[in-house]
Amino acid sequence: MTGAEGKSPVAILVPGDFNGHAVARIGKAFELVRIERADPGLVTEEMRAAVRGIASYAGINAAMIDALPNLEIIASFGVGYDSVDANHAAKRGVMVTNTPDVLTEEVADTAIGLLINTVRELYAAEKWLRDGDWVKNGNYRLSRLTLRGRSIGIFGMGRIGLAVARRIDAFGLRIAYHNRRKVEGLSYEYHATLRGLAEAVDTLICIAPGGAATEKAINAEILSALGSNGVLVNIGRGSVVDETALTAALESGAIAAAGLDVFADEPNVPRALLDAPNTSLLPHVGSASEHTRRAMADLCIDNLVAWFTERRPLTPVPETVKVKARA
Ligand code: NAP
Ligand code: 8YV
Repeated sequence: MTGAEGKSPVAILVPGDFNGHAVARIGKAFELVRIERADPGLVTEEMRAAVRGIASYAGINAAMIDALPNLEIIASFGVGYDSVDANHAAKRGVMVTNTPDVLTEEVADTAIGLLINTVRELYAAEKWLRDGDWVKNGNYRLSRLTLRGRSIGIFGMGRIGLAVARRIDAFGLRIAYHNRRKVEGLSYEYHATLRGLAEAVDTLICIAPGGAATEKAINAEILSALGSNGVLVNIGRGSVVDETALTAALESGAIAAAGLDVFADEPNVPRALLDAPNTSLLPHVGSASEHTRRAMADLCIDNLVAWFTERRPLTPVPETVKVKARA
């Protein structure tokens, strides 16, 4: 399958903005085809005929898959692949891969940073110093909240959830979790429902995937179960939280504070969350170090290389695990 110049003639489509290291590797190993965004309307006849793979940050829907009849694989950059229609891909015999594990520890580190930032108001304390208030007005006020004595609920005790729990263990705090299934051999308290978990803890860390099953799962009822000392940290997907209910809960004091790395309509963040005095907000930077993004880029492209050389994926998503390479 390798062409005369030592590179494969296989065409890989990269829609929109993409990781620089990944683009460079695709350019060396394959025929790189760029397109402004993943829009079937932008697919030319030449692309329809040539494209056999997509490498993308996200956002590949059924129409885009159908626009490329020779598509064999979508190498999604990131572990969460809720914006790729993996069920449709499976029906069409298209493999979908993601980038698990290589980002787990980085995202868990960020989750802990966001938790402490939210509870101890470090964002506001730093602003106090930078604005000259320390000199002009004295010490920053004592934080109303503390991590001491908190009980932590993890919604999504998967790879990253476990890495977060390991860190929280070191803080000496109680941990409970909710998944659809109990994790065998894990001693943390399990709750079969999210409501049950929210009632049992005062701090909820969401590291659950997006998609229909979790859409707005963290709603007014869950937030009110956390209580007035409650803290929500969301580093999973913005779609999991009902942002209108969250804004109301922060305003009314139904919960005390929220730390958010992800939002329902990124990069647009509701004005009410920006203006709230009890939110710590990050622009989806859970995995965003050069070190970890390079590892994710390598795994994303290694999946393409393995598929087109050995005809197997490295990290297929569960929906397409049975998809076989075409002869
Ligand atoms: P993972 O190992 O697949 O863990 C996901 C966990 O969520 C599993 O334990 C799963 O358990 C649970 N879960 C899934 N659907 C559920 C549902 N409907 N109700 C309750 N629990 C459910 O994935 P991971 O590697 O830890 O990554 C988790 C997510 O983190 C990703 O999907 C992504 O959205 C997010 N993420 C965000 C960033 C960031 O930058 N902010 C970075 C990386 C990842 P059950 O199957 O038993 O329910
Ligand atoms: C990335 C993520 O920011 O892996 C995920 O699911 O959300 C993040 O690591 C994202 O995938 C890059 O677009």
